[in-house]
Amino acid sequence: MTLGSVIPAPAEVVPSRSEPFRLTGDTVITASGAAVPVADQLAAALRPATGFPLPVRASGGNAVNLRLNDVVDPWMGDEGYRLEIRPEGVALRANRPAGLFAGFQTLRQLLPPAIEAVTVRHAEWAVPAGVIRDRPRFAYRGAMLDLARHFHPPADVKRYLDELSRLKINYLHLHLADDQGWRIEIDGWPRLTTVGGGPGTGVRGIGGGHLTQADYRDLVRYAAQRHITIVPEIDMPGHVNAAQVAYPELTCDGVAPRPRIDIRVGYSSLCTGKEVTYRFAEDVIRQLAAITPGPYLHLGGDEAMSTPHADYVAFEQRVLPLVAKYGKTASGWEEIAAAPAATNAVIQYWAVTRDKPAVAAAAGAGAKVIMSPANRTYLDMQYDLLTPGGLHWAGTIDLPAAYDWDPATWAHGVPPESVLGVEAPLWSETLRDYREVEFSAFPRMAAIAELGWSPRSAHDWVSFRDRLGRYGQGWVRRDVHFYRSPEVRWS
Ligand code: TNX
Repeated sequence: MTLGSVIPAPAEVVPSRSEPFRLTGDTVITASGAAVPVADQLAAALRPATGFPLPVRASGGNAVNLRLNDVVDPWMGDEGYRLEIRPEGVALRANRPAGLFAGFQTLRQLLPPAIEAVTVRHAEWAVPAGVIRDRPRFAYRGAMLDLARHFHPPADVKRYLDELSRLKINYLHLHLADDQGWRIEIDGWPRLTTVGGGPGTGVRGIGGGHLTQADYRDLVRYAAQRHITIVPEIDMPGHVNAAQVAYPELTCDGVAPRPRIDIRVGYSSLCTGKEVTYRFAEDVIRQLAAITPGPYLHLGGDEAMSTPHADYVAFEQRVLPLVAKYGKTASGWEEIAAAPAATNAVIQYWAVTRDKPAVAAAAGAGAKVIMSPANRTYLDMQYDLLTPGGLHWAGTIDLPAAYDWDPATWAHGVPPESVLGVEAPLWSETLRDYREVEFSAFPRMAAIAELGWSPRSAHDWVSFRDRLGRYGQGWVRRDVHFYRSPEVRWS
């Protein structure tokens, strides 16, 4: 085990020739103030396999010490950290708890993989000596889960959050409504979930359900404990069939469409000329803003093929500013770039082509961009044509394809300064249960996480492949159902 065999690759790794640090039955974890919650999480993570008491105290010897900097270190920012490992102890420093949490994820990967066991193991719990200084390349490192096409219950979303947080992912975007299902309770519009919360895609009748607002708040809290921010998405003006089945007044002719379980896109549209449309949109935006502490609220905006272009632009000009009215920054799929109001929004790039002049123009006018090119980041694309589940409209995406690109320079005309980060969406038309979610997400999610966190200078396929082989032992121990990409020697 070498210092630096970590995913995502740390920014700076300086191994030392000293003896490793050894976790023993006498080790204490020391912390005070705002560092204590992370110290508690670290202790809880290390106790099951070691069987050591690992008390969290204010001070002590043979210690893993977590401390917030007295003087802010500008290099570290909000999420960076410094981890120093000496034979006598481990010192983890950061400006903020998020940085300590990131350092904790690094430290746990430096221990033998048996640390992931849920019952006591006898191992030498050694951590190689040296210093790691680390911070993220991009502020936004995201994953998206589609709860609309198949609902995935909170327990599954939490398992996903657990895995994402280990990879230093800091945003989870939840796609909460689409043609086949509406998955979040909205006061005053009860039929959205009682009628719209059906089984989603597929003929097997599984995939129904919805989040109550209490469920959603609980997910927000759970994510926040792992330093992940939830971004809720309600897709509009297209992808709204489920809402229109529940509330026919949201169509232009007032006639309810039939419920849909197929996977076609582009056929539904809110009626942009009706005032009820904007009452509906504002109710949804206001309520989601109230239960979302994070900065972003995603309004979809993709594939509105049945909304005339002028109506689409007028609609976006009206609804994007509503997000600001309730104190949030709007985000949306790349099509929103057609609306001038998108210059104050975050635009999510999903094209297969590297040329999207409208996005480049919006970025030039001030919009920030999240990179999710479908042929690199879409976790619902098959690994190859033989892997089960998934689609291949954007091609197949094997692990090297997910890894070998640069979010900062991918989209022509979008300068690196405009790129807020990267996100890997997982659409769930074909994913019925959480095992299938895991199989599609892992290991590619690890590649996207490294693109989001690690400096370009650390980008190295051979190194990534080798580190991943080791990282996979954790997935095995945690019973994560991942795809054994043939490029990797899974040890
Ligand atoms: C395109 S990309 C969609 C989704 C589908 C996905 C399937 C985008 C913004 N919209 O509606 O679920 O492809 O891969």
